[in-house]
Amino acid sequence: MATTEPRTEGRVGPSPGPWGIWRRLLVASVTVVAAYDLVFLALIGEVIPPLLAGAVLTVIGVGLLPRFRRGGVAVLGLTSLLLLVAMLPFVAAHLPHPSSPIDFTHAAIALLGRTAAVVAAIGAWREASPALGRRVATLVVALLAVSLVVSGVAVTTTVSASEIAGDVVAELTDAAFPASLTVPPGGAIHLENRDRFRHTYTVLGTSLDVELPATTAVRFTVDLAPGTYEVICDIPGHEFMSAQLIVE
Ligand SMILES: [Cu+2]
Repeated sequence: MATTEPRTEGRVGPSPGPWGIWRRLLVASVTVVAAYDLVFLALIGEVIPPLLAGAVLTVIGVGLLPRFRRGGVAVLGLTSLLLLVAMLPFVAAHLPHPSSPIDFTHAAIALLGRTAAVVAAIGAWREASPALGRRVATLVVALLAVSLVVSGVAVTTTVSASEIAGDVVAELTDAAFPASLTVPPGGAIHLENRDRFRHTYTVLGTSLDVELPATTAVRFTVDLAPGTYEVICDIPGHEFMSAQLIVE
């Protein structure tokens, strides 16, 4: 890139100039997020088209930057803004649950990385102060480190429940509930989530809403009147998960 660096926005600061710091933050953010999106898809064994499209647009945007500075910034900034908005329901669902590390870190990295990328794109476009760029970068790295520590602590302190004689014992694998469970009123279910991502056992029309952390067994009591209930997983994208709970 032999083009001359433009103005330094009135600040006689040390190099790199405004473009350099914001460009680095932008490229680092979108690269980390896109790479982790691909790792996430491999880990959960699914294809999520918007994440794949985001990865392709990231490569295109980064490729444009050396020759078409504003074009590259626009592609990366707008891609990040759209994905940030699209990811918000998933971020809201997973961020309160650090004990499921794949879902949680994906949500945290998507939120932090895409936000950083949008801010960096604006900073690069406007050639904002390099000092501000460094502060934003430091803040993003610090928040990322905190979220990784929080998740690590939550994972190590989340222990599977033991089953007790008389429990209805069941397991959930490949995002499929046991089709039907029958439990006496006041009885308990010992349910093991064998997936590497979280689910919920949410009994519609009742207050029974059980969090099922990844690769963890949970034991809960069913204090419901006799009857047949519909069970769902209330995580966005898991609408296909349903089952029956019979209390009798
Ligand atoms: Cu689920």
